[in-house]
Amino acid sequence: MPGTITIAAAQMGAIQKNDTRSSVAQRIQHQIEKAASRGAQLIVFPELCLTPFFPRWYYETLDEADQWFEDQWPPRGLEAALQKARELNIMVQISYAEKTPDQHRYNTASLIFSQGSAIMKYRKIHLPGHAEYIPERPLQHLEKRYFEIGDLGFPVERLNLKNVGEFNIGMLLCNDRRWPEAWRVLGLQEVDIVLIGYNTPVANLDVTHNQPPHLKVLHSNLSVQAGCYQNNCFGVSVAKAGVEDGHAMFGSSIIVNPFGEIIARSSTWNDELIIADCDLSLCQVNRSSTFNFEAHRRPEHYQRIVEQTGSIRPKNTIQA
Ligand code: CDT
Repeated sequence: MPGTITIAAAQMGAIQKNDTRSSVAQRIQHQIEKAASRGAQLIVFPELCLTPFFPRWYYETLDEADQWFEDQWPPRGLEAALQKARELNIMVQISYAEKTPDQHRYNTASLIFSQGSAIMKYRKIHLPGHAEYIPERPLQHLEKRYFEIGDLGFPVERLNLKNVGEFNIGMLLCNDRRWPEAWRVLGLQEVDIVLIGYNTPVANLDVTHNQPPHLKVLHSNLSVQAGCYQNNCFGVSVAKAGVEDGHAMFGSSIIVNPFGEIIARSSTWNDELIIADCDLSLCQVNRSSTFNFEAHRRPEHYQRIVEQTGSIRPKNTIQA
């Protein structure tokens, strides 16, 4: 049975268009050092943590957006921060726009282990928004323009960490957290910890209905709390927060336990570290009772989940 791992969620305040890479790298290194000094063995940064959330800007060609993509490992300017993490023996998850040598573009998260040079990678699957400029929208969300759908599935790796033992780890990125299918694919691999970086605007992207801002936080938390409870895992849900280029992102980073309880939460829109001791033995409690998948799941009745994408209403109407 694994023991307790101390995890830091490194919420980041805004990154502006003119901020230099070295200033962002310094912020990241500062949080790594602070987390390690507080005993964290893993630190998690938000989605697109090296750049502004550029999919809100329209570029005619993909080449023009390339200024926001990383085409080398480690990403430009991060060498010192990652070297410091190795010295301090802390695992780091960073997320960034990735351009591969064969010219594919992904919204990617990488987990860098503290021993050796291995990394684990996830490429975002649920890309929200649209591919073309939509003039009626007050705020564009062009992830479908700049990124391809991730090609790695939802991987889970089994890690062995000194003083903690063996546990299973997986990743989601932002909009993925709203999809129970993504969580369940991780849960079916007995994931113990799910790392989630996000950038979520306060503004309404749907111009047909005005949702009050408090609902944005509710829906984010609801998704992560339900995902953790129903899949017997911890969730580390980390925001890019604050006002970037005039657009506010709601922040509200949280760490959630396998009972769906929030055990740490941010309180600012700035760079802010939240830390929790995560007792991984708690993942076994419901895994061997309410959510014992082997005993209780009924996949023979779940065909629609994989055979159908959109919803289909019943064919006949009954006069009631
Ligand atoms: N980055 C990201 O995935 N943000 C989305 C905004 C959704 S609205 C198109 C989110 O789900 O938070």
